[in-house]
Amino acid sequence: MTEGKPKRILIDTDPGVDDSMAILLAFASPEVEIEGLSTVFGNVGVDLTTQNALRLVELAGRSDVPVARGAEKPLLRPFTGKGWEVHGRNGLGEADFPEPKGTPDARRAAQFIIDTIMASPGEITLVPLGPLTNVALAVATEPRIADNVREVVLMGGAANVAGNASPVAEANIRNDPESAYIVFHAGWPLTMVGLDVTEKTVMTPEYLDELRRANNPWTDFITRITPHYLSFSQRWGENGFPVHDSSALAYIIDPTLFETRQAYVDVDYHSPYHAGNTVPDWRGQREMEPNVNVCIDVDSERFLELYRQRLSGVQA
Ligand SMILES: [Ca+2]
Repeated sequence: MTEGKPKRILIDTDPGVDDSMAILLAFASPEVEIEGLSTVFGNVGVDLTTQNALRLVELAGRSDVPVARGAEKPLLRPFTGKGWEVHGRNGLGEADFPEPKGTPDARRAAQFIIDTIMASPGEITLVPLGPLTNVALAVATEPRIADNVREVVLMGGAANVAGNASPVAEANIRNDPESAYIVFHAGWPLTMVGLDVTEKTVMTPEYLDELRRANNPWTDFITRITPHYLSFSQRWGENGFPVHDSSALAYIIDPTLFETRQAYVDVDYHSPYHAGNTVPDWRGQREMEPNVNVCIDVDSERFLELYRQRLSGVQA
């Protein structure tokens, strides 16, 4: 797991409570090296997600990691997501933090994604954790990134389970179904880390208490941003929150945590009610080659222990 060179990753993100927790996991893990963050609207607007991304690199003591601001809205639709109800109006559980000192990269996210991938052919793993608008714009602008990326590992979609933003759609896909369609059909190696696995891993109040006791600046940050997020899940009768974005990072850090299955997966963007539905063709009825490696199961206990160890071990 820790042998070999770290994987070089570019995280496209809308922080976001679970994005923040995923980015901190990445910074705490020797298996990955973050090349940059690109930001997108999603949980909150892109002004806030960009500020939050800058806060995260500063918290991690890694202001050298560029942050590129991206799309303000979906390709074809108005932005109507209500992620702020889950993540708080500032995207960080309504906890107050000082203004970040850094400023975004001069390039917009799509160009930053293209430049980063094309500068290191076959090296960069792209990790989208939000709506796929930046990624769709990047691959439409420079289709050669599909052959030059190492792989794409995204948090999003729901193969065999219900949606969380609609009866069938997961929120990242639902927030820009047209972009998701482009990304799923771009012809690159794509792993979908969706609700099938992210909802199987739950952080309970007891787990968060244990994390809090590590008492380092990163776990202190998590302790401040999670109460609002936790109370949203508890309102729905859950004893904890599902671990969405960190699951994609966990797949990159240790794929043996997951069980996967290849399938042709299409994205519905036509339906007035079911846009954003990710539909796997398990029986091969459409006679298409598989385009997605779908995560269908996870060893949650081992994953939660990995997360706890990594964040508890921070000597910041
Ligand atoms: Ca996210």
